[in-house]
Amino acid sequence: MHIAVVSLFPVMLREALMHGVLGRAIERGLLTVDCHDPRDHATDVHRTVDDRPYGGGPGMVLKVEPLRAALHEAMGRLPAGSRRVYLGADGRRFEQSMAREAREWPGLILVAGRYEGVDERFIEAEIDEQWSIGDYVLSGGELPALVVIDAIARLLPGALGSAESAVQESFSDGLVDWPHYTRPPMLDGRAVPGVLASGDHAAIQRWRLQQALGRTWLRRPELLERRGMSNEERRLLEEFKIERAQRTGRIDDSHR
Ligand code: 9D3
Repeated sequence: MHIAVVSLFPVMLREALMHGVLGRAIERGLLTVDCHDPRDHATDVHRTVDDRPYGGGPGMVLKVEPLRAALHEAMGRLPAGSRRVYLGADGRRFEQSMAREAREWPGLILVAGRYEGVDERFIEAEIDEQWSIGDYVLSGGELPALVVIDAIARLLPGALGSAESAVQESFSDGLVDWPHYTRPPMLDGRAVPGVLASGDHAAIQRWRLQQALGRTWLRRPELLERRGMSNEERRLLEEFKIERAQRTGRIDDSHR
């Protein structure tokens, strides 16, 4: 897959792309990421990329011409049919299903916003979709661009080691993780749950699924609504609730 990013801070992106799963995906040629800096396309001596907002108010707005020139340079190097996504605080909330869809696109151009935003006419004329990564205020679209690229890169065939990818499509899809433990078996008086050292793999799978269901019920009930449960999963969750009630005296999901 081919990704291009239009950003005023290409160094920030290039540095972050060199590590871990992302760095490996690029090294292996599964993914290319190119950065295009609007400042390289500014035409005046000061290399101006922003200007004051019409109508007044604080902050600056990114000008259309340098942004558009950088975008068109990016488009010239990406396959036809690539989609152009603007990263802005008021975009559609990015989620896993969007990463799965984007993985199928021939190319993706991410435009990172900065300052108060970009001239609306750029969005209207040049952008297919607008994405945000969540409801908090960041300083620009660079970190969101890295988030989106990372989420997509791990879905590319061959990006993960075999151990990692085996976990991907497992029964725990749509649930939060179960708890993990490693040595030592006893730490400050706290033991690892006995079932994990039992060698009974069916019991371990059952316990992990139950923990994942229970934690999802406690922490992210909306995920459980969306996913639904089999009869066996309902039974496991009921048992989790009963055991938790006996342990804590809490019969519902209050107080986590
Ligand atoms: C405090 C400024 N806000 C006034 C209502 C608007 C605003 C402008 C620019 C808020 C954030 C930004 C910069 N953020 C992004 O470019 C951004 C972002 C984000 O802030 N949160 C989540 N996802 C994203 S994607 C791009």
